[in-house]
Amino acid sequence: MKSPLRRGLVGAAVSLAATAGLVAGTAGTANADTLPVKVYSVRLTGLMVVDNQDNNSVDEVYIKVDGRTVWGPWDMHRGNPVDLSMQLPVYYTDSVGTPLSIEAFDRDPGRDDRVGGFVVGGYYTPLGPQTRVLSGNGGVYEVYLTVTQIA
Ligand SMILES: [Ca+2]
Ligand SMILES: [Ca+2]
Repeated sequence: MKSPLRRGLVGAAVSLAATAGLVAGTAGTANADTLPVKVYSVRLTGLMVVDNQDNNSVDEVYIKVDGRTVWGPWDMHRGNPVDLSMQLPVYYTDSVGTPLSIEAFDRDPGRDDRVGGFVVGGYYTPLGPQTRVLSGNGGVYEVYLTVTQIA
């Protein structure tokens, strides 16, 4: 179970372990490749349909985080952004574990259409408010998020 709280706790544990490793490293064999573990908070602040995936001008949009549906499906016309900042929890990821995976889909009666996805994490993770453009299966969505380094 990958709850946001658990991710946060795992991140903190990884950070502590890395610190202990650095201290041990100083006493023993020097390891110049050891980088401090960075921990990030990720807040999804919004989503906008730039171009509908469906031909009827309404997409039934839903969002998955790490493979689990966390929002939607919600009827969305293009050009009308939805504010997600108060609807979703803050997620956590770090520079050493598996990056946080965020995907957006259009729900259909048959098979759903995946418009796109991206990952957040790793050592060179961009910080601050940002926009990711997802494009696939004929749809274009923009996802807005804010990434903050917390450790
Ligand atoms: Ca569709
Ligand atoms: Ca649909």
